[in-house]
Amino acid sequence: MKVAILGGDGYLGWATAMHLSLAGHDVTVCDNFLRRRLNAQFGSQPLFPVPDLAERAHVWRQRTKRCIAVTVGDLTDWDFTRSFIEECAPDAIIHYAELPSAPFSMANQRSSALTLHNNLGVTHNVIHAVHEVCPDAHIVKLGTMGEYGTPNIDIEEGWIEVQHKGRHERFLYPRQGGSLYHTTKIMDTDMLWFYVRAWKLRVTDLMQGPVYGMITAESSTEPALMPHFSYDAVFGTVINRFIVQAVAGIPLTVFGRGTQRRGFLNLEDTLQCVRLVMETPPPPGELRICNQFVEVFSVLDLAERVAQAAGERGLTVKIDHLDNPRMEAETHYYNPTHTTLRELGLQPHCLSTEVLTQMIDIVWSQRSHIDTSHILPTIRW
Ligand code: USQ
Repeated sequence: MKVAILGGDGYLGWATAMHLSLAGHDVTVCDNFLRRRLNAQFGSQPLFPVPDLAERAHVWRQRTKRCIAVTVGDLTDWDFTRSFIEECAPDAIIHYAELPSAPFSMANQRSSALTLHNNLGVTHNVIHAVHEVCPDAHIVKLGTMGEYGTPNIDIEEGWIEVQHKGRHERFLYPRQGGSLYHTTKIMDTDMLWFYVRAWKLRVTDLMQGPVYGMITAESSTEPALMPHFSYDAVFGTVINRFIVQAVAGIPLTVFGRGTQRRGFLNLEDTLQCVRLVMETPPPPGELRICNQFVEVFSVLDLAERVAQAAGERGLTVKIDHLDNPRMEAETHYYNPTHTTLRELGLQPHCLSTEVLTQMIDIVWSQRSHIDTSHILPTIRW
């Protein structure tokens, strides 16, 4: 298939590009390096320097003889988006081109407005470009499990049947995000659903939980091909952060009691999920929603697992309970369904001590790069 990956420079984007390229697809990546600029602005660099996209594509070609085409541009610009999609003529578009950070979106008006403008603006342009240029293309959009929040009932995969005064209807599952970032993802889903109804687009919305991991089968430990690995309080996700904290000898930063629960997955499983849904598109006029995670853990479970794995490497790790900087329930019901991706063939990788110690070993080899001044949270809401 001809595939356009939007946000191809990111943690997930580049890993997906290599995965789909090796699976035989014809891949073009697009990015405007906004995320790199924000990292530079915050002074919070990833753990190891990542070469630019053109250099990564070059290394990939040398190693595999396969070509990943690179286009640099801003997908909030309509003229650019339309001509990019026209040139690429994709069968599938993997849309990762969004700011992914809840803390960033809550820092101040500018970061909030940038998240809103970027995330909704890109989605809107992509929808219009597909409609005008390649209406049969499949949009695979990265959503988040955080769209649902933590309601006191089971979470379904995107849809819920409602009985009301003897009648019934199927609606998008109620959503209540915990940050402006999560709210932009909710608005994306609503916008996609509107255009699916209006224009019979084919769309898959992947409600993904927090991802962990740093190497994939395609990158192995070749530094030029590994993803941006963030561990700072703005852009790092919790497991990746705990691993770096364990190596740096900093007490693990559990927010509040740590009893808040989320559905997690390995980076390798994100790649499988995206490929599986891309290779089995829904029919025109369907918004298919999949809950994309493998295992549910509380934050405290994770801290204890990381501490135990670090112990196997001779590291002594303390666990701290910080005042929770976020507006989130710490004690809550959590039972999300996640069967669709398993039915499509997902073979999950679970979080084991072996997986954690492998991450610890890689971070240990890079420990001289760790900047401890960006670990503690400074953004509160
Ligand atoms: N947490 C800690 N300590 C930390 C960092 C996080 O206790 O040092 C807690 C948070 O309070 C939260 C949980 O760990 O309860 C997850 O936090 P996170 O920073 O790993 O993830 P989150 O902000 O929710 O966002 C991440 C990605 C986002 C994606 C989301 C999926 O950055 O793009 O949408 O995971 S989900 O969480 O299911 O919404």
